[in-house]
Amino acid sequence: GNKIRVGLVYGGRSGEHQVSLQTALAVLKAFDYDRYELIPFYITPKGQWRSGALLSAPPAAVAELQFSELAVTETTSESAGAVSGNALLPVLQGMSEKVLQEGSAATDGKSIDVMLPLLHGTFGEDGTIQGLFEMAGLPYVGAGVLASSVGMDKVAMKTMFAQAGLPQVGYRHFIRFQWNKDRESVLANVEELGYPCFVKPANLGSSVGVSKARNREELVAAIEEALRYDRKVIVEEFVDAREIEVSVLGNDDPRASVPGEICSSNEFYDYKAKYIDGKSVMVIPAEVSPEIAESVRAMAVKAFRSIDGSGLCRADFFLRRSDGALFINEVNTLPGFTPYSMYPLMWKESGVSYRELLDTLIQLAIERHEERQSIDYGGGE
Ligand code: G1L
Repeated sequence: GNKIRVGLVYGGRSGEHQVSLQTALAVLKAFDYDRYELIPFYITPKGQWRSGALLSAPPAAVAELQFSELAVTETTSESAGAVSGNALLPVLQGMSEKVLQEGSAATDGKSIDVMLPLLHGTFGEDGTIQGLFEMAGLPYVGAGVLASSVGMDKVAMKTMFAQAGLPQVGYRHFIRFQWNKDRESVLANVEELGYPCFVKPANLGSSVGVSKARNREELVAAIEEALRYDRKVIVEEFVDAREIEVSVLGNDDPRASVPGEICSSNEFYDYKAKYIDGKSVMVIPAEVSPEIAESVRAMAVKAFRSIDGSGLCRADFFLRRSDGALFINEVNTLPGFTPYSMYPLMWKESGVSYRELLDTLIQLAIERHEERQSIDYGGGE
């Protein structure tokens, strides 16, 4: 038929493996199978690629998404159909050129229309899987290479925000080399922020290595800890603030959702809190004035544009308690994405269902690809 064929990539070598599997199941359950067909690509924790058979109905459980060696489709001549990283590019090229091998699930002569990646980059350096799709000429959902990379590096991101004139809390950054060479001047520079402060690896690949420092002794320990996870460290000023988030959806003319608020459940709990996520409570819409809501939504769109976003991002802000000043904290091009995650819930409250969200993201991926295909890269004769 003329269904849209979506390649879903999930699992992977990161700490988000389980999250990715759960998200993949939720996404596969939400699709309208009258209009879409899905090809699952599971990346094992060891980095093996396994493609499953074409899905025309949703699977029942995550176990069905972790294809065993035997159930795996033969996509290359390698044993048990496992595709190692270096064999990947020809496989992806095959998808885009409708020349998949005999015996593969996707060999009815139809290519994949769009890839939907539900994972972090292989080893945290993001933009990598997006680069792979670019080289294979495949449309893909979400941020491109640049926005994905910028979205994974807090220093690069803050540089973009600053250039766009977005207000931010004070911060300092340095690399391991500087720390090893001249620790005293690094500390002096960082201490201009005052205490307490937050020390983080610049790479947003995971939440590990983040700590709060209340004095020099703790600062040194926090820096040493952060340097275990990245060669680049960022230190941020502490502000007593509420955490406000906005979902952004679109390409060149993106829309912003109603804002939501994340409250830590130990300091907040009442009947207005509809959604609870581990140690925090999500309040959607956030209880802020219409002026603040408008301002934060405009800033979210500006932040999306500043990183050259596409598809989606979740923009996170601080709303200072003392004077109501807003600061952008970060944007996340790979937000939590189950139906109970902040990003889809803020859209739900804005009138966009989880299924509509998927439809829109697929459409945006195809539109972006089409526009980019019409660009002259100078490859012709
Ligand atoms: F495809 C989207 F929509 F762009 C997308 C891709 C990835 C949305 C959300 C995510 N999120 C993640 O991959 C995750 C890091 C939360 C693991 Cl599921």
